[in-house]
Amino acid sequence: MHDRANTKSIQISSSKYLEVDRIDSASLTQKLFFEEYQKAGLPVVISGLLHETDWNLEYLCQALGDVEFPIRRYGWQRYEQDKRDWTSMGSSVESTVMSFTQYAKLLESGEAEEQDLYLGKCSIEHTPLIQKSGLDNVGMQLGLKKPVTTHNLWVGLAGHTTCLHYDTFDGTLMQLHGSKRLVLFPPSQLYNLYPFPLSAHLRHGLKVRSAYSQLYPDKPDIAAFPNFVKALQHRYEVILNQGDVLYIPASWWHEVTAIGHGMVCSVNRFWGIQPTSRALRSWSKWRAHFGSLVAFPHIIQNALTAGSSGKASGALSNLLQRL
Ligand SMILES: O=C(O)CCC(=O)C(=O)O
Repeated sequence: MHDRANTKSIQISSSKYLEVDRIDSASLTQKLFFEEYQKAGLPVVISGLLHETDWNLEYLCQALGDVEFPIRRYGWQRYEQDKRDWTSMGSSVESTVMSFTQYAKLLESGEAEEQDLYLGKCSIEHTPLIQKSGLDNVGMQLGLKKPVTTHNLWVGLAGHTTCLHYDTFDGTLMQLHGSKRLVLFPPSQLYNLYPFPLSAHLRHGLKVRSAYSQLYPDKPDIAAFPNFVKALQHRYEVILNQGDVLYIPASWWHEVTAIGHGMVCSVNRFWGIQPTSRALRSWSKWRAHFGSLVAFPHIIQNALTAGSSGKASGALSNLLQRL
């Protein structure tokens, strides 16, 4: 396994953390979900809601075969760097488009392990995979009524980490093969988690995200990020096993690591925040939107440069993928 330690960092004990509620769908009504979790903006793991077959690699290959996806090339070297030196993250990481079958071969051959490849946040809306699934029922049973995205697929190998960030919408993360470990912090810890400054957008546009943390929560550089010790008292951790659904309210920080062995697969979907008062009160949400505005001059400049070199449509599709 690759050592992602920052040389200046200290090892934080992960033995103490808060527990995310866990509830069986048989004892969860829509009213209870709304009152206890959605309205309150609290995460919860729900079991017994997914009735899917095992989404193992063979099943995914059968359903997705020739469908093409951008596969992100994270590379392990990035985790040895200070995150403040990163110039891309999330969907702006360099990617290569290939069929799912080709990606499956890289997962099996060891190449995906070597290069930390990841299929992240790819819509499966018009694929046989979603058409034969019952994932639509998940939102319906929870009473979630306003999807803001389609279903997104996440497929990678155990060991891959999606770094600490928050989203501006509520999310449901559905675990379909293997397990994931999530480290979570509530929105109140925004500044103790040192998000990338809004000014980073001036230099890098949307290739960096102000909703990403500049620190590694398990190996933080305390000299550089001293207030992180305050956030530790609010650290939650949860293991998401196959068949579990995690409700992640907007603005909750989460770092997601695929654990165990071999391929790990999830699907997520984002939802409009209900009640609206929770959205209006969320400074983290406004801050992230404001960050996108700060990125605007950089985007326009790129579009103009691309337009004059005849690459406008490529630049536009890259931009849409990042939004
Ligand atoms: O599973 C992952 O790698 C990331 C998922 C995530 O960030 C989300 O569901 O919001």
